[in-house]
Amino acid sequence: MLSRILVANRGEIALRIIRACRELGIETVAVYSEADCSAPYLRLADEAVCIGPADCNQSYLNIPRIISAAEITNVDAIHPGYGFLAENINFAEICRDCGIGFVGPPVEAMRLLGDKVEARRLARKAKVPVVPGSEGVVPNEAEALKLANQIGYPVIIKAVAGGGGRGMRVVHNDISLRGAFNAARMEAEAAFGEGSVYVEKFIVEPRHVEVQVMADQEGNAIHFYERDCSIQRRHQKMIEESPCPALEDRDRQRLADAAIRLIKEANYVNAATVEFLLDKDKKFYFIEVNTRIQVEHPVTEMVTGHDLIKWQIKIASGHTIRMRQKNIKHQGVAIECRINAEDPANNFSPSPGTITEYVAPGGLGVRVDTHAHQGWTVAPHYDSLIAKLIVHQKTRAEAIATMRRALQEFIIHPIKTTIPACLEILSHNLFVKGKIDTGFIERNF
Ligand code: MV4
Repeated sequence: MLSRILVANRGEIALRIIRACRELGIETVAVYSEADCSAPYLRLADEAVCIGPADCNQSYLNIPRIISAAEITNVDAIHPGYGFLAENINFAEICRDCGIGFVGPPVEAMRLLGDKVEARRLARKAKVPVVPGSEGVVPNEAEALKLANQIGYPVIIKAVAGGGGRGMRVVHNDISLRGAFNAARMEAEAAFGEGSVYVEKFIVEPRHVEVQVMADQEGNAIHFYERDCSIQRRHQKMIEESPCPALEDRDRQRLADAAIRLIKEANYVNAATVEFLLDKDKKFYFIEVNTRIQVEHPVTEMVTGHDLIKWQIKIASGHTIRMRQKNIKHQGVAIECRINAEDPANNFSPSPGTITEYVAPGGLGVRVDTHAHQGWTVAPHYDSLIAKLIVHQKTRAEAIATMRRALQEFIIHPIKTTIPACLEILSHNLFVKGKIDTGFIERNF
């Protein structure tokens, strides 16, 4: 087993990883920026190392500083959490070259799946349904036009190096395709240093459904069912739940099987999320793989009873998965609300500042993943997540009721938060009926 891990992240996920390590008897080294120097979770780590100023580029994204911290403190491995360096191939490669373990997939798997065209190719090979579209990279406008007319409008132009909604253009006709093709290429080049794009049929108002998978070095792979993450605003998820309310058991099984086939085809190791779009006819299409633990992983932990961070660490320690798929059960319904320091009344603009009053909800079926507390200052330098509020109940209706009362209990003053927005969504009759898709927020609010 790994005996000492550096946590290359901050906030609630740093605390989440430190907790898992403590329970496994693994020592931790926390790293922090000057903005986070007073964070209480730092005291829960065995050591804490300041890696620089508040600016991410000089701290949490600074590879030499993090590697130096790892060398000085003599850790066996680094857990990157999510965001920051979690999907940085260069960072994973440097860890490998320095003989430092990476709690995540092998560099090769990151590279393969980070290329969306390669990921699509792999999916086809594994007989996983992909969105109808180009075979590979679309080299020029003429090819894009030809393809769009074969597939039929609307189509979507996506960056090969993209993901999470960046560098995408939806196109409805030949005229707008001309401008959009080059715009997408330029945007991708600027954002990722890689301008290649591909084309897919645009699925209108799909659900976003993702499967949680875990694989070991021997090629064993298991899944922990799916999450429905359709409630998002401008590609920022707001509410996630498991199971997906639209899926019957048979379709759920087919979706999970497809995710497992893909992950095995990629020779994947450690935690992955396989993302799909689910259309109005409940047909699913693979879109991309996230090669990290995700923000919303607690939803899956609640319904399966499995600690996914511990699974990650055990697999990174070389453990073989002995758990049989049939022994991974799915119980009840879990919902997560992301509590961000944003003002819903002001177009969700950031609302940093000091929390002078903080009272977290509790009671049966309520989990709060946070590093926040009374007196904590939300810095403007980082993403605005303050807390994740997760509920677990027998039925979806009960989960919604518990979430509503927990949101009502939650006091975070005086900064503005997304609590009122989450409450509104949870009160919407279409949400209550489970009739949601990725356009829900834009259409209804
Ligand atoms: C799509 C799509 C419709 N059709 N691809 C956005 C983020 C990236 N992961 C993929 N995305 C989409 N790809 C096809 N062929 C619609 C989206 C999309 C979306 C996907 C998941 C969650 C929220 C979304 C919001 C808008 C668009």
